[in-house]
Amino acid sequence: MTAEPTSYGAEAIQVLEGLEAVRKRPGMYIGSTGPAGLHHMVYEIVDNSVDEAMAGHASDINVVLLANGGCEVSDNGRGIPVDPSTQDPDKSAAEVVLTVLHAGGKFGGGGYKVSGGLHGVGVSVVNALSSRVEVEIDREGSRHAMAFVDGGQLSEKLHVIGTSPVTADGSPRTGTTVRFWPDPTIFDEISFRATTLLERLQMMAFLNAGLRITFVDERPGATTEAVEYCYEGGIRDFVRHVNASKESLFSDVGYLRQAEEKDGESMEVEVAFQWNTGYHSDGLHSFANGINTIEGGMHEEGFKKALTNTVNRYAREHQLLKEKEDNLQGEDIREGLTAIVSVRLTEPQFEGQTKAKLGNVPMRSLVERATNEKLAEWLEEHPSEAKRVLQKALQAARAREAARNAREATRRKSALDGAGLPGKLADCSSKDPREAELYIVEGNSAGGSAKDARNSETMAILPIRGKILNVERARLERMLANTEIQALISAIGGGVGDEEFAAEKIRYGKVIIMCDADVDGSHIRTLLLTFFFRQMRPLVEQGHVFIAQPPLYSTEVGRNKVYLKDDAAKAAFLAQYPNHKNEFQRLKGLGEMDATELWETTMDPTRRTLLQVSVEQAAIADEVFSILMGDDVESRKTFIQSNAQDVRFLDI
Ligand code: 0RA
Repeated sequence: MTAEPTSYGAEAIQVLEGLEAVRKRPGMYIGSTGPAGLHHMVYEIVDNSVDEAMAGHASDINVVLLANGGCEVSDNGRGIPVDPSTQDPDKSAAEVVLTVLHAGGKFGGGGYKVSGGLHGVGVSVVNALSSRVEVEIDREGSRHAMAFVDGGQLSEKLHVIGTSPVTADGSPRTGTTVRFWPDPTIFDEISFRATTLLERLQMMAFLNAGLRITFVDERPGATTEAVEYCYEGGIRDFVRHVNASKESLFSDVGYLRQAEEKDGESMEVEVAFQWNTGYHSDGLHSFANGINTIEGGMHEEGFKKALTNTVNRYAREHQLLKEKEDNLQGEDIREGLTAIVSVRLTEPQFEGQTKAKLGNVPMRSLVERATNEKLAEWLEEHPSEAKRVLQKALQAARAREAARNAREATRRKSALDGAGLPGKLADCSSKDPREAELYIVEGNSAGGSAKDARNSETMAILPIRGKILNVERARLERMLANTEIQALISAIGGGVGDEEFAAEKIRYGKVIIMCDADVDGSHIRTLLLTFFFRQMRPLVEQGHVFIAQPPLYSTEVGRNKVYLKDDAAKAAFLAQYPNHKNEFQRLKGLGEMDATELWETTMDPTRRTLLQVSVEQAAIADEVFSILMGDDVESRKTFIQSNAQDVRFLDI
């Protein structure tokens, strides 16, 4: 943050529109009147303070959720100008800023060099959508105050209420405090969620190195503790933070920065990066003027292109790629990469579905040039890190190749051997996916019982080997080479992978996972859900995946075996047979039941209960899978230890 002395007063403020329009169509200005829009109000105010910080004039921003439902944002910037407005000498500039749309000084030039605020709508929009707004400004030695009610109606004209306190260096304090109470007639709900705000505030602190942001929740019953975010390392600390739960490939966080000025417009790019040992390729996060550009855009394109080029060039120059070997692909290089690309520019153009894609073309070449040049330098200066990055990317390329071969093998096999169905599959006679069901059964013996028990017209059985997870740390792609998984793919029949999977081709409308209620069963269930989540997501999204619920307990009444579904059933049973001998036994596995019992307790459509798997549940399984299979040995241990007791509910 470098100070940028500009003469800037009331004259730079342009009048564009009144506040009425905002109240009529709030969604146009803040996106929605739901929770997202409500929180946007806070961001809008905070963004103004951050702008002040980015221009080098503020170091501290404090956010308080007030006990009476309001939100207070204060900063130690220059203070909103208090002199008479040039447009209307009867009004202070501050009043204009609060009541005229787009009067923040960000528009019409001469104001900030760069500015944030996704919609850049400014404080006036917040005023329009609040039942009350109070502003206090320390400027020119005096503390000024003004207030508005009912969506921007002036209730207290700007007036001096005292002298500003003196700061450590002896000069009077400057700064702005805005307090607002969202209008309950506009918003569906007006209570703020602390964690939502914290996420954003922390992000702002990461993106603005050295900026101190504090947060206090003063509402009665608040559980969130006061926090202070301040990162001297900026986006380098951001990368460290993201990688904290992962095992990084090396301890250094790479960093590069380049700025450029052209035709009075300034552009700046900053990149921080570090690889971890994980297998995801989605660790690239980009920002433009502090806004998370989740749809990417020119800055991301430039970075990806330069990253791929530079790493390939390095690999060739250092003979890590042989002459006849193919180049590494971008996704190979990005596997395990955590990178933050943050750019600032005078007039950002936001495009795309959610206006979260940066459209400024010159940004692509700036980021590309900066990355090409400085990443190459970084690789040369960090040979041991570079070597690890290359090893990882080469491994990823080999895995990608292996997965492709495996997919092709599966496809060829399906094309060649008749219907292409796996030998282990006991298919059903119905070919109508609306009634056909596939039971994926853990273990051959349970598979046998299930085959005997089933209704062969509508129920297909695919036994799956118990220990498929005991491959070394499973790279997901490697699963594709697993014969059990290949059998599963051919049985389901819709193909595999993001591009190929077609839900309309699936052979069964219900895919039912039937596993033991023990650790192995739970592992297999997690693995299968992860697999479906990552490789056949529409199957989950469209509600085709289910979990069978074999009973948890068995006991005997006289000569009859009784199965009890869960703890509630056990309690009900005990209530009915109070004198029953205390031998309520946990079932060890599906294999303990014979075909009739399996049918009656778990498979009979008129009696069974199936759990339908939602995308959220599958996503959780995916996360659990990452912990179980990932490299963070500590989390894995803790997780297994703390969940070993009730494994049945471990992952869903
Ligand atoms: C217009 C012009 C100037 C500063 C601001 C607005 C300003 C707005 C907000 C909103 C929250 N905090 C803020 N801090 C400053 C420039 C003033 C100058 O030239 O001294």
